[in-house]
Amino acid sequence: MSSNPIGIIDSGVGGLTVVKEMMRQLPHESIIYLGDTARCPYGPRSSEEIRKFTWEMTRFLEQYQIKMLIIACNTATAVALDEIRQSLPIPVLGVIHPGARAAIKVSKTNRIGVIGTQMTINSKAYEFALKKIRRRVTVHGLACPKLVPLVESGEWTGKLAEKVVAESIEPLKGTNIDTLILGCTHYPLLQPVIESYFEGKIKIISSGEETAREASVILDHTSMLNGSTDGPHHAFFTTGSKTMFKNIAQQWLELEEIHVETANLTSLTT
Ligand code: I24
Ligand code: DGL
Repeated sequence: MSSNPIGIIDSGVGGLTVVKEMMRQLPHESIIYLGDTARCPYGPRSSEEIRKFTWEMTRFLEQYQIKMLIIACNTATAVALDEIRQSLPIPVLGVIHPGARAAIKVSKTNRIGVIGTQMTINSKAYEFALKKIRRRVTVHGLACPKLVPLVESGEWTGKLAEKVVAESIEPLKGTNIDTLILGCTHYPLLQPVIESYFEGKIKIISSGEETAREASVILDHTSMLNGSTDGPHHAFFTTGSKTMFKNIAQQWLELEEIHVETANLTSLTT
């Protein structure tokens, strides 16, 4: 049914950057979001654990008749997208391929940088996605484990942010990249600081924006855009504190009052 919601899963609140883009580009679509805040961050975890958690989130949202699933977390996409896509009867989108496609499109030198969590970079998922499109591309991947805690401390602008960003991405300085992919949900908040570190000389790709565009194209081509005149109806689930989730989500999405429930994921494992 075209009026069914779009499911969006993430390791925590970072995927709300994707939700914001979805609401901007697809304002009539209902969204049902699940953030695993109780077990966030996923970035430093093992691939086995990330795979299990991502499946638990998928099973949870499958109960709500979703017409499409978006894995908003780069780390979960890197580990689990392929197997989840193979097992579900609905379109399943990750954030890596849309970001990779956009980077290929804007890069003139085919020298592309990617920053993300330890797992995202170790998996080389962006490198594979980029090379699948263009074999002769030079990819510089860099794990930036300090940037998620920086954003979550609320200090994504100002002197501390400038210092931590500079120290984190310094290894990319000599690489001559002309395009940088922000391969993590939290990094769009740091985009102005990252841009000024490179003195505006490189193009920055934020995967969330590209993923929303892809979702929009797929829904249109499959005649699944929400044609209903009432709505949209959004719902948010968190595995952690409802109050804290609600505060962050309402601020970030600039919404008056959102509906938040707690989700018990372990009850679904058989
Ligand atoms: N931003 C993020 N995570 C947090 C935070 C934040 N606390 C303040 N701000 N906490 O990510 C993570 C751990 N929490 C999550 C909720 O349950 C308890 C544990 C970035 C969010 C990007 C959408 C700062 C802050 C905010 C509102 C909007 C944006 C933002 F308070 F960065
Ligand atoms: N959502 C994760 C990502 O995009 C960042 C936070 C985490 O490590 O869980 O990679």
